[in-house]
Amino acid sequence: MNTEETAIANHNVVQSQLDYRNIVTEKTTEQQNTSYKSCCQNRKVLFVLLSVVVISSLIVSILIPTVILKKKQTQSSSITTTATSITVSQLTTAAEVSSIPITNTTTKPDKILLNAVNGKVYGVWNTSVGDDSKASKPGNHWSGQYLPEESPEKACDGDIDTKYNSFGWCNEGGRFSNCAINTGFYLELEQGPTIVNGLRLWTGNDFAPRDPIVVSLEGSNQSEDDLILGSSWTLLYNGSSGLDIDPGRKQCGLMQYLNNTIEYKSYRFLVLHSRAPVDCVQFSEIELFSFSS
Ligand SMILES: [Ca+2]
Repeated sequence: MNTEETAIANHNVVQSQLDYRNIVTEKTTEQQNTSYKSCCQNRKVLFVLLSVVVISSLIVSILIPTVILKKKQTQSSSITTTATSITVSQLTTAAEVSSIPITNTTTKPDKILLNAVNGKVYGVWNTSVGDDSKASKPGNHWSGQYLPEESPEKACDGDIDTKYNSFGWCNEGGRFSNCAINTGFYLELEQGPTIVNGLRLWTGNDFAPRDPIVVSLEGSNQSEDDLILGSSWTLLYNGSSGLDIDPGRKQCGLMQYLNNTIEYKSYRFLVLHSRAPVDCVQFSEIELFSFSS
């Protein structure tokens, strides 16, 4: 081989080496591109999966509390509806007396504690609205008396198993329409001046004819001996006791609303008519309320 041929051969060898390198380089580039594309695709898939997970978590975190809240609101609404639908005839215990639902939905009821100053509730008989109070006394079924175990305090003790029973003009066994008329009691509230604009009565344990049917309520800001004077009292209510329709024994009548906006610290309650001619008048509880809008 001459020099020229040798040079050509060397050139071909070099060219072959260059071609081989180019081929290797191209394949490497293709592999890199393929790897890069695969990597990008994997990242896209991962991004989509993460997005799905995040969105799902958000939906769950929003929907579940909302569903739970709506469920609780529904349950609460159901409980409220149940509480307000309790009828008076279902209430029979003293504990339930203090939790009687009020049907008036436009105002907030506030049941007044009838705790009296010095614990004194004064029984009266032969006492008309506006007149001086005539004191009744504990005794044994005679006029102007009440049984010691059925004293005026029993009408204010929050217990429907106890009652106040007064005879007024009559002895036990009498059957006159005026027996026990104009009997009642008065007291000074321990809590001080209070607006009373609602009252409700509970029947005694027996003898429906003894139920009060027409009653009165007077207010005063006097105390002790001054409360004997009729001039110390202001008439606040004179009308139905709410027991016109007999609700049964140891049951409450309808709420009676008073048009009164003045605070009084003392109150006098009188029975003006009973359900029928009978020897005495009785009731287990009187409740006074203060409604505020
Ligand atoms: Ca009682």
